[in-house]
Amino acid sequence: MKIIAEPYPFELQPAACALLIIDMQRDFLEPGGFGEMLGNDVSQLRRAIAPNSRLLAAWRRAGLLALHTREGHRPDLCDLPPAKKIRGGGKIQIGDQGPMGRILIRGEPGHDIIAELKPEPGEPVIDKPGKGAFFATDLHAILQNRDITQLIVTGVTTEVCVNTTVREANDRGYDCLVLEDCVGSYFPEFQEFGLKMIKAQGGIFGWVSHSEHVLAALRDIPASLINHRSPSKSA
Ligand code: TIU
Repeated sequence: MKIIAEPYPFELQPAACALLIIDMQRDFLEPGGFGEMLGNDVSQLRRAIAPNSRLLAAWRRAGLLALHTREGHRPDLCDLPPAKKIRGGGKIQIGDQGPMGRILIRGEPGHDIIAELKPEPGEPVIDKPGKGAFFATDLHAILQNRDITQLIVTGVTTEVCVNTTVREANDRGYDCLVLEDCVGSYFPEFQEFGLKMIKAQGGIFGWVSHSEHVLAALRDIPASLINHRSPSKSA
């Protein structure tokens, strides 16, 4: 089924497509979190919550595979590159005590996914130490085991973890569709150019569309096309 997209329609194959929601974590999105503490305007990211929530609900209803990622590190910081730890030059670093527990540390409240997009049992959660979701994770293996070749990528931030993940996915042979209303950047100009960089040059990294077009397509999916090996079906 064709999804209206730029630079040209995206041919959605539901059984071979996964929804990959990037880093919708409390510390990036919630007022009072680490992101806001650094001076960022979290409302720029929060606009993506409602569209993601609608999309995830429809995706689940269709029985398709959804995965979630979280950026973060082990409590002992052994997976944190020293260069990443000191980057920014500020007083507060990854692993330090922040407003919602230790910053970007697995298991801390701020590291968790926001309540609106809480993963359901059976939906893989990928804990990633880098910006890209493929680096030092088992994401590629999980997708290959389910014969996934297409990704709908949403989440935050558009120019950092979403773009890095789309580029990693593209090099691994996946077709990526990014939904402009379901991704967010603290910086409006990076939101615009982060999307332009994906769809430029004939879709150099993938396609860009809007969630309304995917929701319309999901309403039309015949039951026979649905991936019956998705966790919600097999668990
Ligand atoms: N998830 C993600 O994008 N991590 C970041 O650090 N993003 C910033 O924009 N800083």
